Amino acid sequence: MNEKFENILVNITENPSGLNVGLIEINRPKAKNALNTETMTEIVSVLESFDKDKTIGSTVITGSKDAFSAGADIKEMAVANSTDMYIKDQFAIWDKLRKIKKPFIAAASGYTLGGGFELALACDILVASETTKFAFPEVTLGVIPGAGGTQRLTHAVGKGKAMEMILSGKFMTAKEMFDAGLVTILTAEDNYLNDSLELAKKIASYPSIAIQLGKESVLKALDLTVDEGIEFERKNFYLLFSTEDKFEGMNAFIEKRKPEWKHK
Ligand code: DAK
Repeated sequence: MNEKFENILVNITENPSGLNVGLIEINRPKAKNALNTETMTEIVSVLESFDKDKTIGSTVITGSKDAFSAGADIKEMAVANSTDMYIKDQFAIWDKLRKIKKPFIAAASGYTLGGGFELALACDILVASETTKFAFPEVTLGVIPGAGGTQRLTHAVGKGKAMEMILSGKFMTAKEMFDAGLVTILTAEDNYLNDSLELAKKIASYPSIAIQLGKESVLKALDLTVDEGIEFERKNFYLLFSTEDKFEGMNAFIEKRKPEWKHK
């Protein structure tokens, strides 16, 4: 990726066992990685380009050890009124996260607050270092989470804990969020990025279409009834039976050899 970005660093990690892994690092250290509009625009544009890149299977989004992100940029929002917010329509950028087909993992450490927490919640898997601090401090600013946080957190940890966090702004430790089921890998501060990349590589070592349809099916579980969700899953399951990788995977098993994925 040759493009230069103002607020993020972008790298591709080679993966000897499959497709490569994209790495997006939020890089606004002076603002604790606050997510201004340009930063979100850059993150989303890279995720969209990775979606189109046949050499990439999954992505890790990270910040720094002391801050994944301290939230949306308060200095940018401080002067805005409702009409400004409506006209700027910044949610259009956030909405695009839901359209990304390949999995992206949050590798969080330090402050993961407000919009930063919402970005982590919008990721498909959340890996956190032991020093991660999660909170929705929006109420201390006179607002509420506005980029999906009230919905995604409630789905992830249940009504009680979501209410406690959103209505009190209380900081939660990584261990508390691990126990609540939101963080799926809790790891030492020295390892969180590496562990995230290892997980991303594992995912990228499997047939990309199966991975994308698996992700799509899991996300549908949040929107559909169980009955509708099972119907949806079944269509994706049938669809995979016309991929070359399905025949390769099953034949390789029978022939006791390693499959060679074509990702088609
Ligand atoms: N925005 C802008 N600047 C921030 C920031 C933020 N969220 N967080 C920190 N900074 C800046 C500080 O202003 C300071 O800048 P200077 O004064 O040096 O110029 C610098 O980062 C270092 O911060 P501190 O000096 O405060 O550092 P400390 O270690 O003392 O404290 C802290 C770290 C993270 C506890 C503290 O900075 C803090 O409380 N930050 C604010 C946390 C917060 O309230 N976050 C929630 C923001 S509301 C939307 C999408 C999403 C959202 C809204 C709209 N749309 C699509 C429209 C989400 C809203 C939010 O996230």
